[in-house]
Amino acid sequence: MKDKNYFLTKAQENFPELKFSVLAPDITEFSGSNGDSILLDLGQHAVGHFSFAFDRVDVFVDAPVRLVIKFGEDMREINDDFSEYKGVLSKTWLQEEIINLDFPQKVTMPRRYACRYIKITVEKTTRPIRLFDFSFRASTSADVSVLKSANTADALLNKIDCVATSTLKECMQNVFEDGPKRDRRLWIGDLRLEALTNYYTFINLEVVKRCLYLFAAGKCNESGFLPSFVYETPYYHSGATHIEDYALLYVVSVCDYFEHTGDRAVVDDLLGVCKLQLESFSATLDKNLIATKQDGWFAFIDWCPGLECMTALQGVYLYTLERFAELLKAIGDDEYEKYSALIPAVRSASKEHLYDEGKKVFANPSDNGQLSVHSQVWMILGGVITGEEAKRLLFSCLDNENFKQPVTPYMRHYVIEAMLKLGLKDDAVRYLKKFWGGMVELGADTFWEAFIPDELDFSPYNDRMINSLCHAWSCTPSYFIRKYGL
Ligand code: RAM
Repeated sequence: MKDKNYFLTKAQENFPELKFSVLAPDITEFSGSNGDSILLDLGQHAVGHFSFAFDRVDVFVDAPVRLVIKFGEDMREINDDFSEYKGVLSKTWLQEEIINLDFPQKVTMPRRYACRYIKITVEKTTRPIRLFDFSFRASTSADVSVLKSANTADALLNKIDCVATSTLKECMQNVFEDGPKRDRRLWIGDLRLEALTNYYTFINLEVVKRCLYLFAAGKCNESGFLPSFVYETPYYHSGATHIEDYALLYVVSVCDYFEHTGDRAVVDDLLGVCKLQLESFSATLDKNLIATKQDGWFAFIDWCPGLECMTALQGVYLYTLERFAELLKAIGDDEYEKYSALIPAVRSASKEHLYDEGKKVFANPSDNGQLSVHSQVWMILGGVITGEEAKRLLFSCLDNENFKQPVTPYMRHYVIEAMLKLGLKDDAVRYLKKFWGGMVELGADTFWEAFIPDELDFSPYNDRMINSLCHAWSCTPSYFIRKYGL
């Protein structure tokens, strides 16, 4: 296997060029005094740097001026009182600054923000002040000039496609970020879905390649699993979390990349890392070929509270094995037979040990008997259950309150994949419209990290304020609409 420095060098060689545009908000000038505020609207979600100028209105300002500047991805965020935040993630992700200006000047704020709205409040001044020359320098590595419109006659799908491509564009910076407001880093699960959508929209192959190499340079844990996320600013740092489903989906991302590019050199570089992920996973199987629980945070699947993940994780393994075997066949790798022989064996073991024949559902002791859409969907995607039996199973669990339901667009992506695998195109469209259309109806400019239609305050982090409202893994409607001609 190549070493870390080799992978980092390759990542550097594929550094995407950022494209900049300057946005002017709807208001050009404001005069005010203590307690006054102004709300600027950029007219669209943007990621970048904000600047403005400040001067006196008439009388010389003889003391520093204190401004509070708040950036919101939507208006709810602008109206939130951040001092009431009680979430589990650091409140420093909330985009609010207090700045003190000693004298009239042009101010370019040093930090990058993700927002549509900017609220400036004059907290303290001794004399009235004037703020003007508002400007926002936005960045993305997506080239909007290559984006074709989705060929759909359906107005709602068209709107969903526009919001989805904006979501991807905003998350596409030097890497595929998960969310430009938070966590602003490269996660495998997000990368996979962003890359998929990118193949049908902005077709920026450099950024995909770069992200694949950045993970290959990561520090695997003692079991051999890749880090689930990496940082590259201010310097490369390999994340300390090693989620197994993400490690497997890295392999799938390499398979997707090869499918869309035929780029053999990259696959040759990354093949060893991919094999290590599958070998590491198979080392966690028990004698019946069923995945076992590991220590710490070893599986993700979805942010659904209380979700038991083992059956779904087994499905991710099968899904990966199938894709990887196809890749090995395509490149004539010696180990094709070894991996492909595992597929029927693991599938029948999964049916035997994880399926409840009486209840006709995947519910088993490894998940404490819990019923979830997640288990059923991943068993379908893993090919453990097929055809009419699979369709019946899927219909029986969706919208059924006895089953845990997905809470993120990430998991809902895989529900739609399962529907399309079973040829259920109309149901896929209905499901897509219900969840992504639901966000559009609520005025989303970009798609959110988590969304439960009748629980708008839901947050995986115990406070909605910290949720990312432009989240990478929510961009896949454009993939579905464009690939399947929905
Ligand atoms: C969150 C991020 C990211 C996701 C992980 C599992 O912290 O938002 O999108 O991949 O969780």
